[in-house]
Amino acid sequence: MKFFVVTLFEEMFHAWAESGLVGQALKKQNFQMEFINPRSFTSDVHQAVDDKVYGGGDGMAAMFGPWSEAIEFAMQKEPSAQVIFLTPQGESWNQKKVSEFLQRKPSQEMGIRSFVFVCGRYAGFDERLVKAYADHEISIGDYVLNGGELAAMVVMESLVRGLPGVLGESSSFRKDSFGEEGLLECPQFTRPQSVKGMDVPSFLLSGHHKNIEALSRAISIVRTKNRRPELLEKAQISSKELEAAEKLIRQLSEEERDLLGVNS
Ligand code: 6GU
Repeated sequence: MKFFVVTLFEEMFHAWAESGLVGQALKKQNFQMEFINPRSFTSDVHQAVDDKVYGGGDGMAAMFGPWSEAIEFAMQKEPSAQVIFLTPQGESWNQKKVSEFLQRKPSQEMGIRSFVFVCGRYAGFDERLVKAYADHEISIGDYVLNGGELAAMVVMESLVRGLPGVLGESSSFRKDSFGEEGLLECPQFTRPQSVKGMDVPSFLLSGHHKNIEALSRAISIVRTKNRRPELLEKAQISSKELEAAEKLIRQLSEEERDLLGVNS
């Protein structure tokens, strides 16, 4: 997978790209990244990449010329690339979209799966940039950021996690919260067994893997019901399954249920 990133602030990406799993994946060439700065496609002395908007609004918007040339520069290198504009007006990003984007096959005639992330600044883009180039407009949530860079990193990181060879255990991508099942994860614990009066729930110490699995899933279901009821609706958990989960959870002590977030 290759990411072209059209941005005025390449430096924002450096620490992220060098750290943790993303850093490892980049080193192992599970994905590649190339930055393109619209500023290098300007010819005026001020190197302007934005301009006042028509109609007298008070913001500045990304101007067509240098941004279109930056996008076209990427598309010349990888004509099959999908162009993604990061904007608060876009469709909201979620794990289902991550899977869709990972499955999207490159067009037959061209090489690796590639995306061009266009990170706007200012009050937005000249709309004709969007019209001319965007395959997708994506937002990462209902709040406003100063630019698309953080959103691009969020989207790229969620995609990189799903690439083959990036996560250690092959199943951990699908099992994550919002993975295939759309449930929140069961809480986890490490040593010590007891800390600040809180004990690791005893079923986790039992060694009965069937039982651990069944209870963990029951906890996932009830936790999702308590914290994110709208996710449980989508997760296709039958009322019978929910009842069974609630019954299983009654085996736990009051303290354990409290710690696990499954007290209603
Ligand atoms: Cl993609 N861009 C900006 N500027 N703000 C956002 C966003 C994107 N998603 C949520 N807020």
